Amino acid sequence: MASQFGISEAVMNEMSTVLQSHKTMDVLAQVEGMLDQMNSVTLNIAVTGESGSGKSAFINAFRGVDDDDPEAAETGITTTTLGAAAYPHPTAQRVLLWDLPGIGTASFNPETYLEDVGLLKYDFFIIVTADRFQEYHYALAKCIMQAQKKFYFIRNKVDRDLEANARRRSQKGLSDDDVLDQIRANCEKNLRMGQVENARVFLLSCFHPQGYDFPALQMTLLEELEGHKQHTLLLSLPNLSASLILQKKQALAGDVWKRAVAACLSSAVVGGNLCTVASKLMDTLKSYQQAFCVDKESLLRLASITHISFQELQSEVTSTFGKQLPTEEVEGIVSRTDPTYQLLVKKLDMRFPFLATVATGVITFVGSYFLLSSALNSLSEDGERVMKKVLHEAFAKQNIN
Ligand SMILES: Nc1nc2c(ncn2[C@@H]2O[C@H](COP(=O)(O)OP(=O)(O)OP(=O)(O)O)[C@@H](O)[C@H]2O)c(=O)[nH]1
Ligand SMILES: [Mg+2]
Repeated sequence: MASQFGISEAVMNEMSTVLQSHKTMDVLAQVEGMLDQMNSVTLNIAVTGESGSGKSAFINAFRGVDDDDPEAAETGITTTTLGAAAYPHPTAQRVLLWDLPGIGTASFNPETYLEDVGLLKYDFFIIVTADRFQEYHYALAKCIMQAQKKFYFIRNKVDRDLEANARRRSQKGLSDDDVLDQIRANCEKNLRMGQVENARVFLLSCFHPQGYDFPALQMTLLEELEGHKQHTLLLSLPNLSASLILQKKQALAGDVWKRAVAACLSSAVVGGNLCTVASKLMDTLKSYQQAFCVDKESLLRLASITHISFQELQSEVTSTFGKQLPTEEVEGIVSRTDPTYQLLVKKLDMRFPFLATVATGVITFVGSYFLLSSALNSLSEDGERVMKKVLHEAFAKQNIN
């Protein structure tokens, strides 16, 4: 990570491997190729389980979309999902959640189900239940394992269990934590009896997508994916913990120099000026806002699932980069010849003379690099403030109920 006015040696070394060629087109193609590789990965997540368990509600909660949103998977008390349907993440369109037909219904054929839904195309499976695990859950898990795919069990609707317990509390005296522990132990015992090895169970309520095991589920999924798929999922996840936000920031920081080089060179290729560099950088800023869930659309979606007003959420986004920046302001930041940059500019001039020959030059590269690095810092802080606000309100509500 860059210090305030430096670029680390590791980043410099990485840059040297790409900036060896002296042809602008070659370098640009190489950098854009690296960025495209990252952005062209598709993640297919299968969501299955018995009808009515909350598969569609889970898909909406996982994407941070309200059940009534036009982009939502349809939920309801009658069987609603009859064929496999893909729901792209609203800001990360390559993360696809597949709402599969319910299992255990009259039309369900355990022999052919996984083949019918195209088992091999999915990266992993989420198996949702709102009740006890049954034979068909075990059979499904074993087939998935045989195909060497991963699966995760979700025990949904724990809010119902807690509510039922609250009504009986005076007689049984169980705390919420006791109830959740009991459910977890019961699920694990069931799965052992069904001889499903190494199964992970997450206790959730799709009506409370900030709580219970949602953060743990996010972290487990991330740990078990690799490379570009991990990166793709990471950037799409709703902010549920400070460590997730930090991971996002670190993942994006690794690409800052590529984005800065791409902005400067693509402008040079078209004979552009600062304005074309700025417009390219603004696209990157927009994608950072989306990754930290502080762009207008993400905040509107969050407002509708949390019932906190959009204005209240937006007031937590205090950085300049969280606002709609005018092009001129970006141009101004990029072209600023801050005296503190001079040493670095000289160093880069010597180390990468090629950059200095490009129309927009080293100063623009340095300006772009620092603009994007500062934006990452500020937007991650904005994201954290919004998250804290949401968690604080959710906690306050729980205590009232
Ligand atoms: N209390 C509670 N209800 C939930 C939860 N998740 C889903 N529901 C409700 O359960 C019902 C079924 O949810 P769906 O998401 O439609 O279930 P599904 O598994 O997609 O059902 P099919 O499409 O019919 O296979 C709906 O009325 C949801 O609102 C939850 O966590 N808690
Ligand atoms: Mg459904």
